[in-house]
Amino acid sequence: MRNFTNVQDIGDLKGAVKEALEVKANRFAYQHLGRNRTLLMIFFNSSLRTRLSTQKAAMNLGMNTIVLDVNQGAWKLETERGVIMDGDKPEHLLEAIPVMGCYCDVIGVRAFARFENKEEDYNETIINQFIKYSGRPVFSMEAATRHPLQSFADLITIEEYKRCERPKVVLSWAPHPKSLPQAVPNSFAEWMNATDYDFVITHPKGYELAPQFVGKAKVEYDQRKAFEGADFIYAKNWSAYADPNYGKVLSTDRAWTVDSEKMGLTNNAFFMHCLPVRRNMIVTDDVIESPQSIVIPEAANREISAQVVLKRILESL
Ligand code: AN0
Ligand code: CP
Repeated sequence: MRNFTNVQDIGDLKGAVKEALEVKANRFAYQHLGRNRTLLMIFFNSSLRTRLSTQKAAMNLGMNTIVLDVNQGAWKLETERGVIMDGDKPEHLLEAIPVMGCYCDVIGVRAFARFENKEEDYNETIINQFIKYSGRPVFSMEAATRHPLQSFADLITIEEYKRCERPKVVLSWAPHPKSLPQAVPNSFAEWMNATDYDFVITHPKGYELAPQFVGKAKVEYDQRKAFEGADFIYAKNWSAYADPNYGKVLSTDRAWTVDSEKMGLTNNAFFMHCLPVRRNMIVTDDVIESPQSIVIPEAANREISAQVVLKRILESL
């Protein structure tokens, strides 16, 4: 594998989960792969899990890591080509990217949707420039439209916890005060659609995701109906995708908060969320603290998804 930005890059999902479980059982077995190899992690946005789990995965593989927070201590980067750079940004991404490539063997990039221009976001302009100009394999640590390391960890977690062959998995929108990207729900939908699970998406009107991500999923506007018989509830907020409201918060209706009464409609479902989560907006304290909440094992699997991806990239060098 050269680059990792979406579900196609990982190939056969059954094989990928099998490899993940092998890595999880024996995570220091591949230390030779990363010897004298350097991972550079570039963050345009904040992170707790991605930063720690990816660095840990690289260490498990014997790699060295360098972490750069672009907004803390680096030169402010211009990203538009053709701009007269007489403003507050001293460096252009078009020099910065190949320079970064000089100091490492693999690059991870976190660059969220900026909500300035929908086309730029959905064309993945930032991460695609890293792929084009760095000369290195590049993997997404959440880009504008997808968060594949999260979705891979989610899939591993569902495979570990499922009690039947084809579980009912429900992606539920939930309220949040700020405008959040569609990357996590897009990506989760993309990965779930690549399985044979019974996959349902529920959200208020106006929060429809892009059709290429909804795919064959069932969309149910009645959250309570969607929850009936569910084996997994995957909660997440996202901002509107459809024009003219792209990137806007249309509702903060706490009637959509996941609470124990709604969880009671499910088939004793497990509760999942990628974290960070706002308690009593997205989910009540009692649900996230309940035995059915698997948010911590889900986060733990971020180390495993990152390690499989890095392992495959290192194997291809
Ligand atoms: C980000 C998002 O929703 O994309 C990162 C989630 C992993 N969340 C926030 O910014 C709160
Ligand atoms: N789930 C996730 O990617 O978390 P961070 O934003 O903390 O990395």
